[in-house]
Amino acid sequence: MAKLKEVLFRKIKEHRPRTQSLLKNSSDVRVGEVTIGQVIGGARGVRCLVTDISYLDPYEGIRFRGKTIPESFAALPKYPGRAYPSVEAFYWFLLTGDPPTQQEADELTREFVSRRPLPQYVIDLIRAMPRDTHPMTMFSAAILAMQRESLFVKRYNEGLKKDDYWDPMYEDCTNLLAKIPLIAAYIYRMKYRSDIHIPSNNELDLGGNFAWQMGFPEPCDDVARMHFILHSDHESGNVCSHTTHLVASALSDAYYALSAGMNGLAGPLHGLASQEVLRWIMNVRAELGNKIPSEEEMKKYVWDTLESGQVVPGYGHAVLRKTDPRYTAQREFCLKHLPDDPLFKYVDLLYKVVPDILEKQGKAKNPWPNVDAQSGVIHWHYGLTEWDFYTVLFGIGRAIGVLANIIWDRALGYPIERPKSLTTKMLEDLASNTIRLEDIPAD
Ligand code: FAM
Repeated sequence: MAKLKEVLFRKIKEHRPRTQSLLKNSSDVRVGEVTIGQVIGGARGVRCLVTDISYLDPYEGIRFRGKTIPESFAALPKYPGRAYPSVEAFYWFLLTGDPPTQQEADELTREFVSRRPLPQYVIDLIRAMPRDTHPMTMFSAAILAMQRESLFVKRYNEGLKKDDYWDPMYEDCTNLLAKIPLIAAYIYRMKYRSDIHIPSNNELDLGGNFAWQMGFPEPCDDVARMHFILHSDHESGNVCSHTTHLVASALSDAYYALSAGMNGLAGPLHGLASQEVLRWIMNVRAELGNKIPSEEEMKKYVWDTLESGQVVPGYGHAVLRKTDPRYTAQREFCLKHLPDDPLFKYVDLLYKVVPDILEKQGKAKNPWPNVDAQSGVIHWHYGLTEWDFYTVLFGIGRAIGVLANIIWDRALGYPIERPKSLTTKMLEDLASNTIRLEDIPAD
């Protein structure tokens, strides 16, 4: 058994009694109550999911396995000679809760390399799609097409014990994670780089090889490592994480589940915001004559956006109530590596004016920037200017977290997800005290 799988299996065996004991002894303990506002309002704040891989505090932001972003970066071994850890080392950390040693990280990188090769039919499928298809559609379709490779399905059909479900799930998830950067790079080079492709460099880790196959020199390898890790996980309630978990809860395999999650990420209120931010800034730039606007000019543009009924992309969040630490981590990178970049100056200016305006408008619960407000500027600076592709970059990163989560879902035997619906009439009757909650059967 590979080292990561061995460590993971030990962790799974240690963890299982905790879940079993909660179910056996504390099933009826309440963790909250649900209001009509939450039922109609997208289940905001309803505590009904469990994950140990990350936790999102509204004021502090994300913690991966209990560690903040700076603590996570500090705890992991750096990719040799570079400033950031490898994605493989981070995957180990998310799966097991402990950082790997340098040697363990290196071994896992080699394991990932052996899982890289893409089936030819995936390339054929991507090529068969009209060239103007959105890269997220190609990405999601390619993931789904590989479903026939699922070891989980094969072993399940042979008759697999429930306790062993996690094992082929681990194989599927790790295979997928190793392959998706190659799929993404293929889509990118086909669509935007004259269909000229760069073979995989088996000496490099996932992030390094991705930058290599995309055709971007150093420090884009570190940009890729940083970007993928920052976007990896944001606990389980966001659309793509929840979707991946939900689909996997039906014992659909990792290919079905990840493809579904990516379709959720493709929405403008979610991952597509990274592309929307760049498009929006480019519009400001064009409208304001390609110069850095004054604060007053920028304020006017933001108000115009709001008054035309649009959202300011890259600002606001369903859970966060302060500046997203993923934004801060990328801002620090920009201040170090690209402080004079004209687009960064726009983003910097927006940070000065938007929160105040959103507060004055009084609608958004969180006026602060989220992860998407900053990421596109870094891509653009290093020459990745095709913003349609930005959500695919988000998707590769997010796959690390959602795949780690569904392995643990299987390890802990989480059941098929099935919340309960009510009718509008029932809500009206509850609101007017015509019926009592006890009159509605729970399930
Ligand atoms: N610009 C203008 N209005 C905004 C806004 C923004 N950035 N953020 C929220 N609002 C409005 C929102 O549309 C809603 O208006 P209505 O009452 O007219 O429907 C009101 O403020 C209350 O919304 P909320 O409770 O503060 O936010 P939600 O939890 O409903 O939605 C977001 C959260 C992220 C969808 C929302 O803030 C938004 O649309 N932001 C812009 C798009 C964006 O950046 N998305 C990326 C989020 C990111 F973290 C990710 O998932 N990648």
